[in-house]
Amino acid sequence: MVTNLPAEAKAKFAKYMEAKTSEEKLRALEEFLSAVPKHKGTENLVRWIRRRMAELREEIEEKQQRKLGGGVSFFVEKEGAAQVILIGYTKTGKSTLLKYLTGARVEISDVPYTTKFPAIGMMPYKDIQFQLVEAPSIIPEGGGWNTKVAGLVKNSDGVVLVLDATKDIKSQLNDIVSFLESHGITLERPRGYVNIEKSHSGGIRIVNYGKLMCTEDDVIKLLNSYRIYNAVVKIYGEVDLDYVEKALFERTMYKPAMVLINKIDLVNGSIRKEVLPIKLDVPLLLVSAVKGFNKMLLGDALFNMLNIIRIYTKPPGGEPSSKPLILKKGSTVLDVAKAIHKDFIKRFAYARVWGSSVKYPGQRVGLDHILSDGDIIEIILRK
Ligand SMILES: Nc1nc2c(ncn2[C@@H]2O[C@H](COP(=O)(O)OP(=O)(O)OP(=O)(O)O)[C@@H](O)[C@H]2O)c(=O)[nH]1
Ligand SMILES: [Mg+2]
Repeated sequence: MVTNLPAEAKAKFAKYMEAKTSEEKLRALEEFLSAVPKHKGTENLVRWIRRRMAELREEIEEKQQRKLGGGVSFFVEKEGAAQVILIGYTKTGKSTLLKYLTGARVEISDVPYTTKFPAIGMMPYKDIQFQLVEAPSIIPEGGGWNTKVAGLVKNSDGVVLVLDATKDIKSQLNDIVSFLESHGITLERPRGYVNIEKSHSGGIRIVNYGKLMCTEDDVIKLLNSYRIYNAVVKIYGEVDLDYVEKALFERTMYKPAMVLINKIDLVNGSIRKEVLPIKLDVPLLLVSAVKGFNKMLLGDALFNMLNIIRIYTKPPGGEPSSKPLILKKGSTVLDVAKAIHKDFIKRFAYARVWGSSVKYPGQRVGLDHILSDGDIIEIILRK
């Protein structure tokens, strides 16, 4: 349902979008909130405003702490094919898992909250590596610490929810999911997705990669009513006008996820998958970080959840590279060309591909050919 905000509220929202600093944004949101009529149609919007205001307050507080020399960021530079965060409550075995999977030297202990900063390791899988990052455990009482944990997840390519088999699995899972949701992170792949980037000129441009369930004119009218006259609007999946309006407010971020139930050695296999109360539609593995388990199985699950493919480039007449390029599933020859060098697109003549995306080895393809995992590609340039 579209919120049907009065013009006054929309004008206030336009102010929020123009605000630069966290302080300005917070003030603008306060004004916006007081101008939004409270009814069923605006419930989600009001919830979003409150959440965003809480986030801004935490940002402001963190900035002040940093000025005073306190407060450390949990930011971790990406390495390898993808960055995956291990998240969970204390003593679920995250450090033990990290050590088992990557050999990282981390402190494992029965003392709660032993890991105080992100711990990092590289997990080999086939001819690539995943960067695993153990997040400091989530604290049930909440606070700024948890915000930093959520920040780690936001910056990552995916998350592994580490649960303790000896404790209540359902509540651990629900609590982590709602913790992430309260920070604007969803673990379920959305049906559709809209990205709005404001620009300075060019009017409203709609780039449709999916299916728009209203007219482009409806979208333009809606954005204009929020005083947005120049923007690029990208549509993915199935999107209606409601989604477009939501995209203006909510910055919900989708992160691929899987669940690891650890310490399975302590419950004598008494957890049966079919009785697991898992509503979340994500892969799940039962493991023991102490007894060990099939690392390949976890690697496969991570690779699938991340929705990535490995592409091997080769120079004409040469050998394929031993290190693959990592691209999103559905990537095309154009994406490979862009990843190699920006001149490659301008000078592109054709490409030859070996692998499961083509009918015969060395088939000639164009820029919009969709590649598959394991493909070898040779790009031929115009002289
Ligand atoms: N039996 C058994 N014990 C485990 C397993 N995994 C971890 N543990 C034990 O659980 C305790 C906590 O393990 P850690 O790996 O330090 O837990 P963590 O999640 O990193 O916890 P913090 O970083 O301290 O919040 C340690 O005593 C581990 O030996 C497992 O699969 N089975
Ligand atoms: Mg730990």
